[in-house]
Amino acid sequence: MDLDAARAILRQNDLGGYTVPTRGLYPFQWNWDSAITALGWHCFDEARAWREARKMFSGQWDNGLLPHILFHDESDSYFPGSDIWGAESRIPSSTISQPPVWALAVALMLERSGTGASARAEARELLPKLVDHHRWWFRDRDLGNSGLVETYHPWESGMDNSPAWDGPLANVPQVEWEYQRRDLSHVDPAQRPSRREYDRYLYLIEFLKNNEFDPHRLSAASPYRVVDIATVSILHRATRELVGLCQQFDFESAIPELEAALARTQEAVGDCWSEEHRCFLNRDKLAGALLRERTTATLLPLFGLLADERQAGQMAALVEEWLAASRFSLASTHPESPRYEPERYWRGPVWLHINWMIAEGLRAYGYDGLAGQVRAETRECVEEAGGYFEYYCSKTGKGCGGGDFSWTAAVALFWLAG
Ligand code: 9WN
Repeated sequence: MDLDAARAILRQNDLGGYTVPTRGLYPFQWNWDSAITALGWHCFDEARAWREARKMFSGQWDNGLLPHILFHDESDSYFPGSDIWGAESRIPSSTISQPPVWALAVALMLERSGTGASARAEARELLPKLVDHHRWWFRDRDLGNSGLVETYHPWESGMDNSPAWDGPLANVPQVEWEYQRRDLSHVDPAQRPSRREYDRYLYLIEFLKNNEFDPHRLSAASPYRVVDIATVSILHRATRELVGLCQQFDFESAIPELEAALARTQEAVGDCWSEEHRCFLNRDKLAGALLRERTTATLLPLFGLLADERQAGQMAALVEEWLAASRFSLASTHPESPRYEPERYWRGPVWLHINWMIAEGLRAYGYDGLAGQVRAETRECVEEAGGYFEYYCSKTGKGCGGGDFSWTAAVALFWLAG
């Protein structure tokens, strides 16, 4: 693995304080990409890593929402741009969020900074913003205090065309107007979501705008309401880290509500467990039913530390089978699923940051050997493809989607390298 090349990718994708996921295809700052990428920066330029965080939080809305895209500069290589989203924010942005990795990233950066006084100052400065970010999730994405936050757009999960969303998305009307996708001019259409899905993604963007992003209106009328178990898990893990940060920086006033939210989630997550599937499943809130597709999201409660020991044991056995089911691993959809497509985006390819989270989860439950295997297989993808791609075909190891990809290079630096 060429780590100089990984560092060069971050430098090349640096647009001055924020790192684009890849040039052309994604020319703005994406929320969870940026958090993962900051961890990569932190391996060789700590100051730059904190700058990434500051830039992201400069686009936070007053109500705490941390948008999934910040459109810092104009670019016509991406669709839909800020005009379609219709937000009136300080920095042009989308109107949904993405899996909340930031508190965890900040905690890790702080831990890895050693003595660094400036790291402490940076973390202290970010802390109230992180708390607001989590408050937004618990308040605006869980109006009924159920303990399981919901998503109002497949893009909010970051796993855009996961086959788990097929059912819920089928109930969303399609947008009526004509549009031109830009992604297809950068990437082979066989690796991207379908037209059918885009029609619905755009309908939902309009729906959010027409309802003025008001959580009460969204929860009452949205045609798409999904509990994404990955987001629930990442939020849970990150909230635990956030409580630790609050303790370190004398921000005690926020702790009781964060702990209450943790307790609610721990209590509620059992409803997503499926003995038959041996993992936790996503949930369609409108249909009131579990979504029976095994995707890598359904393994992330390990990362969230939400499974009990018995459940973790079953999930570890499932991971072993999952690893054996495709040549390159972990396939984002279980290869035995009829909906598995090894090259198409979130329907089967391998994503490095998800593998990192699953391996971390396995390690936390004491499955070190299996965690090591996930790591070794992840490394194999990079070596087989000879570069840092957006994702990798789980059948051939071929690099897919965008090339010179920031979060992939970052994961190589902070996880695969050592
Ligand atoms: C929409 C940037 C983002 C990732 C997502 C991934 C993809 C965008 C798109 O790219 O989504 O947000 O246009 O396809 O699915 O996880 O954050 O890398």
